Amino acid sequence: MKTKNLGFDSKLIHAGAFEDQFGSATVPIYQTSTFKFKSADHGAACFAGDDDGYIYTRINNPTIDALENLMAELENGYRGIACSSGMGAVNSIYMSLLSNGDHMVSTAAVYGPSRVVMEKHYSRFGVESTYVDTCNPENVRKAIRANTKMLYIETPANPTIDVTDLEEMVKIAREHNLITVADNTFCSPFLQKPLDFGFDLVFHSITKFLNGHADIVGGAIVAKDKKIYDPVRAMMITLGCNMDPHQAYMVIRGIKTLSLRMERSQANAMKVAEYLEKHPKVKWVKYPGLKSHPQYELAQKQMTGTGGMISFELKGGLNAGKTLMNSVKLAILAVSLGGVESLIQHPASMTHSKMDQQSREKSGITDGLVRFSVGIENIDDILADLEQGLDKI
Ligand code: LCS
Repeated sequence: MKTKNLGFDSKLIHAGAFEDQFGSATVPIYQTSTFKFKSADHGAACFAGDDDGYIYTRINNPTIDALENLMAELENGYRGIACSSGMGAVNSIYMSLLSNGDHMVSTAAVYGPSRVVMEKHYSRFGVESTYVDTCNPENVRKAIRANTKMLYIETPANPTIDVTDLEEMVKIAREHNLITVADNTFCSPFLQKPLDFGFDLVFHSITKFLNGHADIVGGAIVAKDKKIYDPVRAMMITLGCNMDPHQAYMVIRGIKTLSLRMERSQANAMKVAEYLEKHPKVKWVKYPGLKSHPQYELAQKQMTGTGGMISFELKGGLNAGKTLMNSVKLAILAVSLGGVESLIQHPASMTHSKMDQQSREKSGITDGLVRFSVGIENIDDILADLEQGLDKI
């Protein structure tokens, strides 16, 4: 079925799917590592790209293709590349597009490992990087050098929920001929489509809102055109960070309810944010739906909703954070985000506990910072859980 002209919610259900010989209503799982060629010549044609027959699951597979085509339609891009994880996507992008002597400018509050791998490992191969607060476009302009090749942003950022101006980033990148990359994990294409703003590449930790059920780890990249798609695809294949057919099936299944989940999650998040903002033990709340968010107007302009992710600062600092973590009963004390279940974490005592306080605070990780991924449970239960937890502080 042609799905290009369907609405977003219809695409979630039908895009990327293909008809098999049995009329299966869902995309079948092709759980095979390899595919039989019809002849030696057919094999040669497949390898040469003259025939689009399947070869080997690290290279291509019908179930994974279905997800890649679905992602390309959701992000309004040329083609998708499914990866074993979000970090597989990050590395496929860095490794294919940056070389010795190149420089990258990126968001300071980017997801930690995306920065660690660049500063600790790509630096060993001569790739330079500068991390700035991309909420202020002037910081980006100042960080650009003669050898800058890529502008890599994450918005809203993890875990600070800072919002970067997509339109401004593209404007700056065009002035300096930079490749633009957006990590769209916190939004999913339900809320934001960076390629529509002119970005070259968008990617996701598909583990999060897109899959939505906290039961797989995966990544997906969508490229604007063939020129940028080809090298990234080739790198994913040679790095071997391909998705598995069963994983792809799970994501295709989860994505069908993306809009319904996101609508409920953000409706709940708005109520949680409003509740927390009034709470005497909370210093501040960062949620793009609150007028107090520093980039509230920008979020209204470039996102079609405000999402399910909230950060807030407890007045009681480290101990208050630990107490809340040890007291919640409904929200699961866990990393990751974007699932149907509420997930809560306290970076200073958990994910960033090995960093010293000064470096932590420089990346926006204050002692009392709590990150809350608001699930789709009944709002009264979510609020009651927070209330009893905050009472213990
Ligand atoms: N980008 C963002 C914004 C993320 O939040 C994550 C994972 C990744 C990339 C990497 O994706 P992965 O390889 O895990 O699929 N974020 C996590 C988090 O906040 N807690 O645990 C993982």
